[in-house]
Amino acid sequence: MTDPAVTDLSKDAAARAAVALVEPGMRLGLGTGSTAAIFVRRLAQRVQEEGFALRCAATSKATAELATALGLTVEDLDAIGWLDLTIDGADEVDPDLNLIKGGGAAHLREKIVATASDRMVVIADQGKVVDRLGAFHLPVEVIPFGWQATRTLIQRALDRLELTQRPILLRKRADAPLRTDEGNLVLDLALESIPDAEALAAELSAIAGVVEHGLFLNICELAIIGCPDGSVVEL
Ligand code: ABF
Repeated sequence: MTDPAVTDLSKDAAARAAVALVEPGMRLGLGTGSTAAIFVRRLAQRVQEEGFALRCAATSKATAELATALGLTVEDLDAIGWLDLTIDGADEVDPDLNLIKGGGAAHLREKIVATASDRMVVIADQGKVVDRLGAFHLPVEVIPFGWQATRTLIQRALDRLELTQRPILLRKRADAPLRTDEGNLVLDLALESIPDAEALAAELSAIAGVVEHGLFLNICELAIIGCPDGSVVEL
């Protein structure tokens, strides 16, 4: 298991490299999670030192609160309209820059913000880089109404893709079903490996009760992978 202190150094290296991509006056999307939080802190530091303006949209209530507390200007996405750049973390990154996101249950807003941006850049430590997506449980945000029927439909979709007998777990927090910022539930799909991410994404998106899944395909254009020695590798 990776030493958490080493992971933090890696996350910080990636976050610092991403801060260097930010230009004064940019309209910026702020991600969610521990790596994105380090980015927000580093960004706030730079903005304070250099005194330039930015317009930021946040992908979660938690990120909005953090950024505001650090003095960044956070607005509704619709007040900004469109973003130049979004920086966010990920749970898995494959060699084609396809991602699994949603470990923090924020992937719906994360996908809305990322796809409303000219560029989406992921920051992560080396532990997130995989040959094939799927070891991390795939989060699927679903509407509470009829969620068990939605789970059955997801199971049937998995069967069609020959991903049979994969557990579908209702995410809980403190013994109660977790609610997302939008008040929805999250089902985590324990797939082990995803042979055809495009096909799975299409199946999931076709189910009425599914709000959004955590597969981010062809959205990310650059991944900055931090290393414990402070260097970064770009994918
Ligand atoms: C968000 O935070 C998520 O989509 C992803 O699940 C998670 C990554 O968190 P961390 O940076 O803490 O590993 O970006």
